[in-house]
Amino acid sequence: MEYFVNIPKIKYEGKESTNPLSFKFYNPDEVIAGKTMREHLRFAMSYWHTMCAEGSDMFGVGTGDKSYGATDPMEQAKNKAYAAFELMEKLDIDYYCFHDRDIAPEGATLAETNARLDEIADLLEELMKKSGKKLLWGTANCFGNKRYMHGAGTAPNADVFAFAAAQIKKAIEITVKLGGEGYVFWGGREGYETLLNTNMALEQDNMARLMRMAVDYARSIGFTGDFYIEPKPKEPTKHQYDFDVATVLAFLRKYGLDKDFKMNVEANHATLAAHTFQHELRVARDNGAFGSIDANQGDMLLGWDTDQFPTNVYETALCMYEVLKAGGFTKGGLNFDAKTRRGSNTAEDIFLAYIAGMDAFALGLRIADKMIRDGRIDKFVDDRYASYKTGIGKKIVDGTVTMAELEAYALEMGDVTTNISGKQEYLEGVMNALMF
Ligand code: XUL
Ligand code: CO
Repeated sequence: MEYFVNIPKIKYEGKESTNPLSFKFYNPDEVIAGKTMREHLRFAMSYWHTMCAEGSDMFGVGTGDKSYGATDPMEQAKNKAYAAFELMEKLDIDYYCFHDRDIAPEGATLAETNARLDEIADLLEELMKKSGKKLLWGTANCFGNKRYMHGAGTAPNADVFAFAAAQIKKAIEITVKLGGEGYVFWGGREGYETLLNTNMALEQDNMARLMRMAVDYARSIGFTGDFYIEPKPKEPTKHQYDFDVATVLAFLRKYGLDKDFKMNVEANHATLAAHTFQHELRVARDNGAFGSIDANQGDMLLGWDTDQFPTNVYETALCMYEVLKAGGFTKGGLNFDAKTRRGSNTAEDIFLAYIAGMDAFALGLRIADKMIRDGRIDKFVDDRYASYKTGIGKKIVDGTVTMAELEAYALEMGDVTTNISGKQEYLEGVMNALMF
C-alpha cells in the first residue's frame, strides 16, 4: 500500500525550478570537496517527529493524522514502518533514527513490550534489506513514561534505575541487530527541579555507572558504532546535567568515559544553552568529540525547544564549516530532529519541510566549501595569532618561559604598542560576499 499517494520521488531540479516537490540545492551525486553531497551530509529521518508526532502542544490536541489507517497499536506500528520507508525512499534519505517507543508501543509488562519491539525490529530489518536504508542511531525513550518522573539513571529510586537499565539494554540490542552506526543518550529527565530534594553527586555518579554498563554491554555483544551524548540545558527538566558540550566533557572526563562518547550536537539545544550552534560544534571539534548532529533551528524570540526545520542558511553554512574542519562525519550524520509547525498539518507539509531542510544544508555545504577554498577567513585567523609563532609567543606556546622572564620582557617593552584590529565587520562582509 502507498501512504503518500500524491508525492513523487523528489529529484534535484536546480534553483530556478518552481516545482515545490523538488530539490533546489541538494544534488545527491554532485561532488563537492572530494565527496558526493550524499556522503557529506548523511541525512537521517527522525522517526518520532516524522512518523509519530501529530502536532499536539500544551494547549491543544494534534492537528495531523499519524494513524496510517490502523486502529490497533501494533497494526499502526507496522503501517508506520512501511510508511517510514516509503517516505525515506521518496525523499532520497539514506538513514533513520529512533527511540524504542517510536517504533513499537509499550505493553502491560516489560516482557510484553520487548516482544513487541522484537516483532517490529524484524519488520524493520526486512525493510532495510529491501531498500538499502540504514540506521544512523537508536536510543531509549527514558523520559515519556510516568515511571521516569524523577529521572531514569538519575532517579532517586533504585527500581527505576534498574528498569531504565533493562530498557536501555534492549534498545542497544535492537540497535545492534539493525546495524545501527550509533547509540544516543539524551537525558531529558536527568536533572532536577530543585536542589532541596536532590543528591546531585549520587545522581551523577549513577548516571556514569549506567553509561559504563551500557558501553561495556554493547561492546560485549559486538556493537562497533559510536556512543553519543546529546547536550541540552533544560526542558523538560528545569536543569539538565548534560547542559552543554563543555559540561558533558567535564562529566565524561571525571568518570573516565571520555574515550567512549562523542557529542550529538543539536542546534536548538545550543541556543537554549545561550550558545550558538557553531560554538557547540567548535567545542566538540576542538576536544576531538565531534560525532553527530541533530539538525533543526529554534525561534530566537522563544525560550523553548521549537524543533523547527532548519532553513537559516547562515547557520547551516557555519555548521558545515565546522563539520568540514572536523574532517566530516564518520559514523554520524544530519538527523532532522525537527517537526512541521502545528499549522502545517498535512503529509505534503512534511515533504516540503524536509526539502527545505535538506536544501538549506546543501547550501550550507556549498558555502562552507567556498569559505575554505576562498581562504580569507582562515588566513585572517591564522595571521591574527602569528605572534605565537616566533619570539616570546613561541616560547609561551612551547612552555619554555617563566613568569619572571615574561615580567622582564614586559618591563623592557614599557607598554603594548601594537594591537591589530579584529575586523569583525569586514569578516561578516566576506561571509555575505561568499554567500550571495
Ligand atoms: C529532545 C531531543 C531528543 C533526542 C533523542 O529535545 O532532542 O529527541 O534527540 O532522545
Ligand atoms: Co535531539
